[in-house]
Amino acid sequence: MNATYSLNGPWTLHRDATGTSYPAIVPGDVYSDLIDAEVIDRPFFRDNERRYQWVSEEKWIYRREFSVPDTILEKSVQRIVFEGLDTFASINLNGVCLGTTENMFRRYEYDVTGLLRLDGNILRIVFDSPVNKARSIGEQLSFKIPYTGEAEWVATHTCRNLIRKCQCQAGWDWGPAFLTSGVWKDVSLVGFDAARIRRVKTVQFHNGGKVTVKAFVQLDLASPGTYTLSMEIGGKTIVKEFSLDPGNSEAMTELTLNQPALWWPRGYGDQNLHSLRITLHHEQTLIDEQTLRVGFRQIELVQEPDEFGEAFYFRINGVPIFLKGYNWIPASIFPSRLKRDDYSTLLQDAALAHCNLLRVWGGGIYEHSDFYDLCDELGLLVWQDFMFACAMYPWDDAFLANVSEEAIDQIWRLSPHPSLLMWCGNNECEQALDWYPESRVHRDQFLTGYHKLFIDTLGRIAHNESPDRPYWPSSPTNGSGIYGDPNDSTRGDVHYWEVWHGGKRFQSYLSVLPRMSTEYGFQSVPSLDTLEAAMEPSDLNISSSMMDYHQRSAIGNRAMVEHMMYEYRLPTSFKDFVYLSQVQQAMAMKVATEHWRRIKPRNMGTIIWQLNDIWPGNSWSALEYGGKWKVLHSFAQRFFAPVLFSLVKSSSAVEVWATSDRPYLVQGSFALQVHSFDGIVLRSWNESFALNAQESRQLLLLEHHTLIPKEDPNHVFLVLHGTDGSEISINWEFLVPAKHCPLSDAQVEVELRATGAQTEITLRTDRPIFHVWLDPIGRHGIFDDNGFILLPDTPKVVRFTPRDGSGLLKEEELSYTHLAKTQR
Ligand code: BMA
Repeated sequence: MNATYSLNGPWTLHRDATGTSYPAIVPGDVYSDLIDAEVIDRPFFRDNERRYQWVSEEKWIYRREFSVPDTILEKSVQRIVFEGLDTFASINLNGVCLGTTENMFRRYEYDVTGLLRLDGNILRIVFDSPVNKARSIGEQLSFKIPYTGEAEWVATHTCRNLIRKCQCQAGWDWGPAFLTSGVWKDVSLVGFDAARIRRVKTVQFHNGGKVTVKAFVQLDLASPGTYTLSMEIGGKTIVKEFSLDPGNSEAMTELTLNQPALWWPRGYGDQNLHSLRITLHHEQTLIDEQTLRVGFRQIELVQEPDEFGEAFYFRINGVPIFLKGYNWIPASIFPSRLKRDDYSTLLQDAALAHCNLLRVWGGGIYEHSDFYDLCDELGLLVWQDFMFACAMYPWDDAFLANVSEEAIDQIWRLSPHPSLLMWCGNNECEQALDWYPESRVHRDQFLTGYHKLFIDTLGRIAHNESPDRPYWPSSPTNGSGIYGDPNDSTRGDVHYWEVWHGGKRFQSYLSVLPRMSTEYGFQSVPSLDTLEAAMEPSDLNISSSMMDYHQRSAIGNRAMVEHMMYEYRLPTSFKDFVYLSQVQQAMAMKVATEHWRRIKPRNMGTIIWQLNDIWPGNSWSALEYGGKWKVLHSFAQRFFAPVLFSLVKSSSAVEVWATSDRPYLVQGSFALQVHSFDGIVLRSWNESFALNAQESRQLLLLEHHTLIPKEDPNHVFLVLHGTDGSEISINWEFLVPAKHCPLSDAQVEVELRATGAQTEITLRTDRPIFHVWLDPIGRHGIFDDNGFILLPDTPKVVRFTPRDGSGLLKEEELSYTHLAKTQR
């Protein structure tokens, strides 16, 4: 059998400028190693980011001395395989230069046959400063290739678009700038005699219940000759002989399965996964094998003319899917050290809020395999951008050749994952053609370059290499080569940013009728727990210099305050401001999401900007850095529910709507109630309903003269109870801005009780209270419901599941607030 030997583990890091050495870990990166070595202290604390920029401006050397086992040495061929080098590395083994690298997203391998010895091998990798590299590439250009970030963001690095590296490490409008370097993925030696399996890619085709799986096997061939490949899947095996030579070292084998159990996105069916084993035999001997996990599902991107323009939605296994979820950014600015657990908490939390899709946004990284494995298991589809964002990119031959290799590497690596829905060319690069003076003045030139990169190069590669998945050239766009307004709401996807970046009121969401909404967001401030770890107590004021520093959106803190004034009374403490900013964010996303769900099938997706955070700062995230839930995520549990009951208000009437994502008929009932702020139900309407599969419909319309014949709209609120027969949900609305409502404090009783691994919390109130927010101070854990309305005579039971292993929640660890407390 072929042999592999991992070179992960302890290495040494050298600072070239001083000759100082530090212990290092591979996979890893310079910043992470320097943090471990206590050279860098708390990079996210206050403005420490400024103090540590020198790291990315210097040259660093990773070195490892190692022995090689006989299993490798006794083979006639040896290779060294780097799954990822970040970014400008020159690699030297035992005094011989193996090569240089320039793309964090590529896989590099080198022939080291004859170079290895039993002991005392020295592998030395010199990393050039990505900051200096980007700058010098920029200086050599005969014309400027513009990018976003240069002047607008507090800390950014020049020409990040010219280097193939995680773009947001150069700074973004939600994160710091740390352009790290290092051996950020696995390194190994492989030894073989005749041939080895370099990689396997799968492609699947569906036809009337039959699934044909094709496995493309790329071999590293030392001896031409006859090889036998076998593929085993679903209890079936196919064995094929190939005559191979160095000019022809790729083999394809295929199997057709009859009615295999299919993989479904979350909410539409089970996530059936199958193991697919490939073996390679030479002269009757098994020499190599690889096992992949695959799932069978057919993906169709539907774009056909309809009454609203051109449809834009995905059908999976023949069923239209309404996409619900968030945009995903890297879970760490130093992603080399991320582990399965880091991903699993975030992804499970997304699943808990009924998400069925995450969009891996183009300014981050192609995620680690754990991310996609978990998405496969959880039924979370992945909208996968290629890693290009908010910039013009070069289109010279060398750049195109470099990114072509990158695309092929990533398409092969991710091909087996059923969750991988599609490949998307970039984030907002088409739109960005209108953003910069250079690209506006020389539009033809930049458009030609854009087309060359994203249609002719990446589009072609995606179609050829991954024919079972759609390619979508940008987000947002109207489609391949259709250069109208990329945010045209009659076709393609839309990023609607007029509320945050454009300063419009939340109600403006209601006038937007997209085909799919792939980005929309509103900022909030993270909890005091999260901020206190990153700030001094004196910083905790929304306009302090440090809160400004941790706010990277130019309009940021001001925009939050401005919107607050429309709806709420301004809070008097920072603690209340934090809470209210989160309520406001949650309300913005509720207004937009409920509306865009209601108008299905005209709109077929609601992908919020953004799920997670990269540091403790003000941002659009639903989950804070460290994983704590913001109010938004608890709201999402309700507004993403498979059957949504919602209210539409106008100045003269109220509508009750039900929206179903269920692929089957739903029957249920609802009750609409008019409440006074004293807790009296003034009036109610009870009705039953039936909704067809995936239907959204108005169930009731009430004019104000029927709804509130004698009441002042300021003095009532509406509560909508709905059930689809199994789940019971509650939604509610004020009829006027909250600041005009007679909110008052209440007598609230809170009781805690241990039930197994959870704490059960029962809340009772003597008056209606709104947006009740439970906060487990200093504890990690989640509530099964939060940010809710509490009505008199209706006790509420909430369960807290701890995540920090320190047991049940104690009374003194539970704090709570509600809207009236902040509106004095
Ligand atoms: C978008 C994204 C990001 C950005 C976000 C918030 O359009 O694509 O580039 O962080 O808006 O401004």
